[in-house]
Amino acid sequence: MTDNFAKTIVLIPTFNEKENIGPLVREIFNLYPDISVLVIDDSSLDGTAEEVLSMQSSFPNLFVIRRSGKRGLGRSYLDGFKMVADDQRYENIITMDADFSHNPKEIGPMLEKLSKGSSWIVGSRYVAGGGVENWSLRRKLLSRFANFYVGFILNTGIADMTAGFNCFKKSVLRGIDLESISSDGYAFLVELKYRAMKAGLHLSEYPITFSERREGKSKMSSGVIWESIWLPWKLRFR
Ligand SMILES: Nc1nc2c(ncn2[C@@H]2O[C@H](COP(=O)(O)OP(=O)(O)OP(=O)(O)O)[C@@H](O)[C@H]2O)c(=O)[nH]1
Ligand SMILES: [Mg+2]
Repeated sequence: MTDNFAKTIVLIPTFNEKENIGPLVREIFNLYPDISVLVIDDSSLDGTAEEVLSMQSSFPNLFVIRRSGKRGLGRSYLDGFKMVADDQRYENIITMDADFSHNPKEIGPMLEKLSKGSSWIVGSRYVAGGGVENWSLRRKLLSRFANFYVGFILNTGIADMTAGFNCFKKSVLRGIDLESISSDGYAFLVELKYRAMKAGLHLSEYPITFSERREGKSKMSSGVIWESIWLPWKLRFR
């Protein structure tokens, strides 16, 4: 099991998460000293990347990509995947948000489940045992509706297609044509899972409790919401 952590890298996309990223990185290394963490920062204006750089002397397995140009969650993840692809140290990838919505304590159990023969674990709010904490009714309804909507159109059998907390074998990325992924915002998380399923992969859901972001502001914009509305239709009729 310990061995498993050394073969695992946690990918965290950030945009203006200075207050969250320090405590989160410390908590992850506290729980799993052998794990690696890669922060993919999109030219944050608040010093998020500098905060990560300042911690590198304490944590040798802490890495950062500083992106410039057009911002996007999808592009950030793709850059992260590219960096990890040829690194022989890593067999497992975790994706998670920087704002403490995803509890690092769930990484261990998700990896454990992965090691028992699954190739993709979705940290799911919408299976028995999962849930959402401290979210406004508006956010709850929006998230529920988004998953209902995506499920209705794509019919994947996965209750939480929009989940950002994932744990998968790095090797599965080889079966997905990453270059052709079109979505850039939160829709990327749906498209990635859908592509993985189309590549013949079975995704399993693991119940997690999702919490409201701890510090900082939401990055949700009308642009990424529109993209999420079109994406399932695009995927279905491509
Ligand atoms: N690199 C990068 N990271 C991003 C971008 N947009 C959002 N993120 C990060 O992606 C994660 C999820 O974004 P959030 O803003 O928390 O989205 P959310 O959870 O739907 O919204 P909240 O309710 O505000 O938490 C966070 O770690 C963000 O910092 C982006 O354009 N580029
Ligand atoms: Mg969030």
